[in-house]
Amino acid sequence: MSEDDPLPTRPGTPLLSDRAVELLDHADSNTVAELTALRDQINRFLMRYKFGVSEVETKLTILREEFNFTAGYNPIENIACRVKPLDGVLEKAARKGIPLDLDAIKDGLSDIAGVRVICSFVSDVYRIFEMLTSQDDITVLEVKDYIAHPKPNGYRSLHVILEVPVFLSSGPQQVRVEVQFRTIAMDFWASLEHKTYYKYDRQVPKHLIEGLTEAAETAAHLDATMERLHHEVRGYPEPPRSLSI
Ligand code: 0O2
Repeated sequence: MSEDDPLPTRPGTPLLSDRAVELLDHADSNTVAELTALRDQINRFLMRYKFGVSEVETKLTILREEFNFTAGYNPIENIACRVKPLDGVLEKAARKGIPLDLDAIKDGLSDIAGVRVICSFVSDVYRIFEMLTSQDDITVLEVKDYIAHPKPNGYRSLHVILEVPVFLSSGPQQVRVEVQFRTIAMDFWASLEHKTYYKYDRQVPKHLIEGLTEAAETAAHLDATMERLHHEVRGYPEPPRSLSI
């Protein structure tokens, strides 16, 4: 595929039906120019989220390195970043009844940019959350504490939807990013639960649901035990176990 191809994503793109492909094959130059402009607009739209994710990732990396230097251990095991692909954005917008308009999608979807932070211990989850969200240029829009209040199925994580400024050639823009904080045990559980959910096409047998809920309790117990041992070994005072905001 060359850089000059006016519609480089056309062949094989699942978003386009055979009929749309046929129409494009016979499209006049104005139509092709309009579609090219639309493609550029979409790419620019998604690019802002990529920059937003990079800003948050940089902030977390700085916190991780500094914490490692001062406290002598690493509170963040892993940072995973993603920008929802266009088909996922369109599918979620349609599911939520959001008009297929970029401004409406920007206002209506909060998880186009996502960052997942896997911490060693529950106290690190809250500590890193506070260190990130207390930064002057971060605006917190919403917090969901599924650690203090797990979902009925046992899901645990701390979610925050925040805005971070990105500095473009045209000036600063606020970009919304969803950050999920969880421990290794919570992540292990969520990953298996997610796979199970999709394997059974959301119709998970009752005994598996019960097994997963029980496993979530076991994981929470493991988190508490590991944290207690860690603090005993290091001689730390009682750690934060909930939000202080
Ligand atoms: P993906 O592919 O991870 O992005 P929303 O649908 O986001 O508008 P909701 O459900 O109120 O609204 O948001 P919430 O509760 O903050 O959950 C959003 C994300 O958290 C999900 O994103 C999952 O990543 C994760 N999550 C929430 N509940 C569960 C759960 O029970 N099990 C697992 N494994 N993950 C969960 P998406 O969009 O579902 O998917």
